Amino acid sequence: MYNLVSLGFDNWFNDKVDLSKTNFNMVRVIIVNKNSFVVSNGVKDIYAELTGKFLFNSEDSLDMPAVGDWVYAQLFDDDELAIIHDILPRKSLLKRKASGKKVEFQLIAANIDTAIIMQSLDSNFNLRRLERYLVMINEGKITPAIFLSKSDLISGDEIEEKKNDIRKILADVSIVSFSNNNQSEIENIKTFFEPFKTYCLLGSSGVGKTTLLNNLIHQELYKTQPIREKDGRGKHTTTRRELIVLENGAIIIDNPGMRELGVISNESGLGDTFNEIDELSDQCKYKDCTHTVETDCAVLEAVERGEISEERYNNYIKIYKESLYNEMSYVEKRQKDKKFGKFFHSTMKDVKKMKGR
Ligand SMILES: Nc1nc2c(ncn2[C@@H]2O[C@H](COP(=O)(O)OP(=O)(O)OP(=O)(O)O)[C@@H](O)[C@H]2O)c(=O)[nH]1
Ligand SMILES: [Mg+2]
Ligand SMILES: [Zn+2]
Repeated sequence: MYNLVSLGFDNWFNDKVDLSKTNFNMVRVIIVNKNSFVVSNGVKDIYAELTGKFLFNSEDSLDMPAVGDWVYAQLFDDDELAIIHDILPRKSLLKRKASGKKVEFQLIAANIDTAIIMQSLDSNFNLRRLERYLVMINEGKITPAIFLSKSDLISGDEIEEKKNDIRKILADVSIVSFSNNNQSEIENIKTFFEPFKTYCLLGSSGVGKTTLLNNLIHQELYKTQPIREKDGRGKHTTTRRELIVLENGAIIIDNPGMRELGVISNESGLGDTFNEIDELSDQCKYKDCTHTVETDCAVLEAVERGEISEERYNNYIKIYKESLYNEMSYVEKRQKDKKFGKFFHSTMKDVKKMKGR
């Protein structure tokens, strides 16, 4: 049990355990591959696959295990192989629209306490992109934090200016600026992370997420144990590990940078991110006001008075429209898929392909 606690298992999850499944082992997903997984029981990393029944009952990408999920598994071969039977209910979920034309969710990570948006202080710094990440994080009911990297590239005054710009759109958030080249700043960042909490690093490619993780852990901890892959080539070691545990017990999930961040916000993600717009909309003349062409629109009036910046308003409208479109397409697709059981069949095809390799 202690081993699971060291991976973030707490009372919230303990209360969710299905007592009819106590013959299974509880393990946490640390890597998701296309058709296989790596899980950890807090002692070792274990290659894992899903049961056929699991696949059969999955209707949607949302039903599949994500990095950070707790799952019920059966262990075989001296804990070298795990078969995943079910997912424990999630405390939180970070998801985005899969890139390209596909209307499907892509799961980024599950059971995150704090999601860290990282932007580098050079050309990557962008408030509109920050808002986009915030919609996704708020939608997942996760606490955001902001890390500004590459502080070695700009002056202290410029850094303060950028922090103030963020505070104008988001008053209560931790903002940490640092350079990966500055050891004392790295030491300072360590105090940000709390033991047994799960964090997730988000941000464009090249902002320094993986560099920070490598700086936070000792190199020898980063090395992973041999993972058995059922591909006939025997054991080999993964070089990639998405979930790591810091010396103080904090758990961090690294993510590759995402080129596009399509959002689907049907809960409160958009309203929580643009909360002043959300509040003003109560004062619009029409209940279903879209804040674009209507008369007596409190939002448009606030933009006119300069209380809401045009850039922020435009970004709100852009994300709102995109999210609405994505959500409608998603609902439509779900109805079609349900009719034809398409998700199961396409997934099974992938699995057969893999097994036949
Ligand atoms: N000047 C400067 N360079 C940095 C800093 N942090 C990272 N870099 C450099 O930025 C480049 C990208 O760093 P990564 O850590 O791979 O970026 P990442 O966010 O993990 O990128 P993806 O994995 O592609 O999403 C590397 O060449 C780093 O050496 C920093 O604080 N200052
Ligand atoms: Mg990286
Ligand atoms: Zn309005």
